[in-house]
Amino acid sequence: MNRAGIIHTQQHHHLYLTSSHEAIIRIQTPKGEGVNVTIIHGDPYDWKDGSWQATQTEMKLLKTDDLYDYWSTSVSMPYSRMRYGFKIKTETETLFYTERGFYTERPAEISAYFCLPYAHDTEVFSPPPWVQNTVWYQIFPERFANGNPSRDPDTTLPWGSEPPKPDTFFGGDLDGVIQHLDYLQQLGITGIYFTPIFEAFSNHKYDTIDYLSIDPHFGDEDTLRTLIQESHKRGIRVMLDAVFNHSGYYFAPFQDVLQHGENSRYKDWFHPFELPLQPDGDRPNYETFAFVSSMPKLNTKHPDVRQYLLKVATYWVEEFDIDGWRLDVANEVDHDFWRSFRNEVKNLKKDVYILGEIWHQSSPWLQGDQFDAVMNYPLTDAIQGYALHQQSSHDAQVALTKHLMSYPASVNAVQFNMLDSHDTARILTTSKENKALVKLQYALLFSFPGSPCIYYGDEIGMAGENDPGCRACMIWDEAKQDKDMLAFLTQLIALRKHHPAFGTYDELFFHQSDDPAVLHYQTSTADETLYFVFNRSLATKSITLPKENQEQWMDLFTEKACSTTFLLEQESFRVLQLKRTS
Ligand code: ARE
Repeated sequence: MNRAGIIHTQQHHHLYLTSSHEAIIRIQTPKGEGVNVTIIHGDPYDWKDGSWQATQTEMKLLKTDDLYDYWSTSVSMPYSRMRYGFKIKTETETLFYTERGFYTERPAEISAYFCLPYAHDTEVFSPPPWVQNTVWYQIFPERFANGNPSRDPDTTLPWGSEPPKPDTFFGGDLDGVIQHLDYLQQLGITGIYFTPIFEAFSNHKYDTIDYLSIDPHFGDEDTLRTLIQESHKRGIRVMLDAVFNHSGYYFAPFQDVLQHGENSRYKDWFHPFELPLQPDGDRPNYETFAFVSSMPKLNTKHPDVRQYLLKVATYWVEEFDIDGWRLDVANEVDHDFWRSFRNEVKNLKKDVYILGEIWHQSSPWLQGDQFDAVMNYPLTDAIQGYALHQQSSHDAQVALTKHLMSYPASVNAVQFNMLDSHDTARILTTSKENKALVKLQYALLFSFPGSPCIYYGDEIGMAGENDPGCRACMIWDEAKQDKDMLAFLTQLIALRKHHPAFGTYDELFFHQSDDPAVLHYQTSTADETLYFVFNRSLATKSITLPKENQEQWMDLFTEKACSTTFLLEQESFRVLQLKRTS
């Protein structure tokens, strides 16, 4: 066996706690080489007649990618302590793999084995339990609905009268959202993610002027209080957007530094290279977000800045009972600040969802001491790679497996999953107006663990290029709405809610596909197995379902029985259910 391909670290994707008495252990072995893997484990102090009272547990082959088999098992620890090692058997050899490396005989000395010294319940990754059953809807407030024209900025344009630009306003506000909460409830939404709503200069509000007041063009504190109360009445949670990496140009402390330079009491709230500040020219002489001079980077290591931002973080939770914070440019703020942020917010309201905006693999922020989840753009890329960019189903399975296996199941279960956002082109545009492929991608998105999000307007077939094109006014004229897409997504949301096997993780098993255009996998719970099969090609495919038993498969969308062999039309999918007869 190629020993270089045997990998077990003690990082969270290979070792994580589900309680102080149970751990999930994973190990990777070279693809197709490990006949079986057993874990040898026991309490390090449990000895009898001079021998360690360890037991052996067979590990389960969870997934396979292009290079590795992934094995997993749960291990109970009666006294929250464990030493463990692996026995890996192939047809030709047996290897023991421990912290000290490889042995051909089982090592006698316990010090050779991996050590989990003590499992504290405070180290169990415990995201808010409600998140994994949430279906999100992202709202860009300036463009969702104009509910109170008296709040319109002076330059407000008639609703939807022209394509969006970086500096135009159409009068969207929080009253407009309140007036459409029934619409969202009928869609089946149970969570709203708002891009920033605090007072700011631009139409996107990522250039904050005052973190402690609602932008007057969106409403006031009473409006927000009503919005949250009315949302909660409808079983809809509310998540706001915290922009703590940087402020806006007109943020009072930044204005003070602009005016008083070296004599400003706020000069260390930011990162000046020199003073006085020079916001003009192609590169400002202070740190910013992405060289944008109107977005000066905040010094979150400064005690006054920390105190101010933590007050902001707790104010909106304590006074308005919000349910989540989405953290802008989260990967450029120091980890220490986020640890304090989590402690303050969770001490106030334990089940607040803390979601970081990070576009890449994010394990350093998902150890349980900072974020509960991140915006899962790598999943978006894997889905679009298969559905839109002719990536083979094998390569898609590899990408999905690598990504999902880079996190514990408990992290995957609460990731924020989406096909698009206010920072990307809309999925209909990315899919070149191919509605069938949009539906196929939403079915993929909803089948995976994590909580899926619909970007406002996608449900009624809105198109739009990347920022600012993706931020057009919501279309409320029903004659211009794509009712077929609305019905499809409403049904998909309902199916996701009523079938626990949607979005399960460890039971998600990919079937090997010999057709690059056909991706199929299944998930199961005690009550049902769901089989997902996708055909992104222009050809009809003949599909044969696993014959694990003769029970009847049922098509979840048509609610009709499905034979074990059927034709799957071009650019379509099926979700089939096998009910466990008790
Ligand atoms: C404006 C213009 C853009 C222009 C940009 C840069 O509209 O066309 O490209 O300026 O000059 C907000 C506004 C944007 C505005 C921006 C700057 O919403 O309209 O853009 O401010 O003034 C990276 C960051 C990620 C960030 C994106 C935009 O990692 O955190 O860039 N997203 C957040 C918010 C944005 C917001 C800001 C940050 C600033 O969600 O809405 O922009 O507060 C790859 C990389 C990612 C990269 C991503 C997108 O995938 O991996 O790291 O995200 O591309 O570029």
